[in-house]
Amino acid sequence: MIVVSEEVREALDARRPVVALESTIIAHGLPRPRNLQVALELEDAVRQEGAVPATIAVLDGRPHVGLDKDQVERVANEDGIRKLGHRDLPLAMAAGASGATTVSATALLAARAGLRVFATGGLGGVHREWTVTQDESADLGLLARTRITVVCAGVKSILDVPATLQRLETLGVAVAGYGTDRFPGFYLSDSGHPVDWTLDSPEQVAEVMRAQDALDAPDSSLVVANPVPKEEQLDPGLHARVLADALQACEAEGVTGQAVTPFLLDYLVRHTDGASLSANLAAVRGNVRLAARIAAAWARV
Ligand code: PSU
Ligand code: MN
Repeated sequence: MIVVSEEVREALDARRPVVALESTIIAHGLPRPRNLQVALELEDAVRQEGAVPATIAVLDGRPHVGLDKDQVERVANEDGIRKLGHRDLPLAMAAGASGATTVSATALLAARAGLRVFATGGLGGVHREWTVTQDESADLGLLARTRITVVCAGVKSILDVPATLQRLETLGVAVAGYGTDRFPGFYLSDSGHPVDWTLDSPEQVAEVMRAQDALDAPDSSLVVANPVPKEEQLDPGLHARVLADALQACEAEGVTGQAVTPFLLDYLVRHTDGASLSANLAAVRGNVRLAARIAAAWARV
């Protein structure tokens, strides 16, 4: 059912490091034409660290793990590319539809294909106003029952960060800061909230993964929260101002459901003169490089 590219298949068979990459960030999280450039740049960054990138998406009803350049281009530029959470996968497959995969769908497909390390920008989470909308990303529930290591820069500040951390705790998802005891705030190096565990090297992360397997507890993820370097973060003052406006605009325009995250991300890019985009890219780049090093350490275990 899942089409695994030849390069990814060979690497997996030889136990060489492979890093899964999500595609929603490309299709729906970044503006064109920059998105295609970024997608290819991220794959390059994985290769530079000696690992094989496996960008994941659904094309014409078939889930792909590892895309060639033309396929990445379709994800970036094709109109009508849907956003697919894990619940959408069977629907898209049966309909022959094409779509970009969110963290939940990417993690599911990656784990099914035998990958263990996944890099993204930020996880989905609990939205503000949850008591009214009940909007909590399906990412959290899926990560709670999938054994994969996700390198992210925390969750977007557009979300309710402490509520998201609480849900991760309730769901039993392991969370560690990478080189920090603070939970990163995606555009910001520090969300203002602590984490209970700190890991300082790819080898330490791989040790945790080994312990997960040794324990053989029900499958769940390990979230490695890797902060954007402080020099590259978004100015916290600007961040606070524009975020407040963005949340207001979202409500005023009645945006709901799957459209909320892309709407807010786009608003931030347009109203920070691209500064949020630079911070976003710096965060993702750092995550991809770290994920490649973790995958290498894992391949050596
Ligand atoms: N983080 C980003 N850009 C994104 C997203 C997260 O930097 O585009 C996407 C991810 O794919 C994540 C999804 O899984 O948003 C969550 O969407 P929702 O809130 O609809 O579950
Ligand atoms: Mn949602």
